[in-house]
Amino acid sequence: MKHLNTFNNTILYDFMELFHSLPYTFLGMEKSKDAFESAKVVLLPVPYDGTQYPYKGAANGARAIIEASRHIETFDDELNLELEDLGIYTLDELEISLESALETIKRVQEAVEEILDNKKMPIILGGEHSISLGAVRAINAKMENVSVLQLDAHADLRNEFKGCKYAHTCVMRRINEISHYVGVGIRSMSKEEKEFIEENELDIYGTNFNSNEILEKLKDKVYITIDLDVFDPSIIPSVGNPEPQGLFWIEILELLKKIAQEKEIIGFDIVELSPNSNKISDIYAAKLICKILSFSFFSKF
Ligand SMILES: [Mn+2]
Repeated sequence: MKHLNTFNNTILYDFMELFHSLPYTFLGMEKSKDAFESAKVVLLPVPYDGTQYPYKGAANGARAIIEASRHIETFDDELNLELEDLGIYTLDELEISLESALETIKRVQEAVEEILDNKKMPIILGGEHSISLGAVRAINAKMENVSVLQLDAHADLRNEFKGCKYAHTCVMRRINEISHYVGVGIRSMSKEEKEFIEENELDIYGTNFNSNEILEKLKDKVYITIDLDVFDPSIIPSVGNPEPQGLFWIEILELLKKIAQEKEIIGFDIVELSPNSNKISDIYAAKLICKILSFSFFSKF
């Protein structure tokens, strides 16, 4: 019986070698120790939506982005850049805590610190927005002279939500306590959040902004947290809290390109994708990652 199993496994292995599909990684890139060592970028999927309300679903976001990415071009024809040469390593999904948002955030922090210690750019795939705090804490622990750029429809500046200080609607309030940040695309907030912005003179912009003004506000190193609801919901409808009158693809890409040219993008996260049968949102998210990487590494090849 033992012999038979080995025999069958050998056949199965040969079969996979012959007809194997792409690995379940971002852009279908190789997953091996060598691939990790040569990669310049490491992706951390975080399937967490514990505080999402009223519609959950962001826990499936990272998986949908990875799946969509396996079917898009790895070549950037605009910049003449092959992303395969960059080396993008996809980690296994982070084990989240079902009981505590803070515990999940701490695990994100630990994982991102590890990525930074290995001198690789971290990309965190959400999951809901609360996980970005873990990444910013890690960056704070390891780097200086960093601004956070928040691309988001919502201010996310509540001090607490349903008794939780680490809910996704509080994430920028917590980030503001530890880091300088600039918010762009913000078009929805409570009265209290608006007062908080005014009292603290925060750099918050709506959908009409001058990108040079934003560049002036940002420090030399920039970590970007992208809540996909910053986009107009007509192009990315699969988000937990869609908000009308958002930004369009080209507006966001032009801003990101300028930031990559004039600053150093040290990492980013893509959060709040709640996938459904509309696959276009997933493809937009995957393509957005490719474009930011092309912009960030274009001059460094
Ligand atoms: Mn948000």
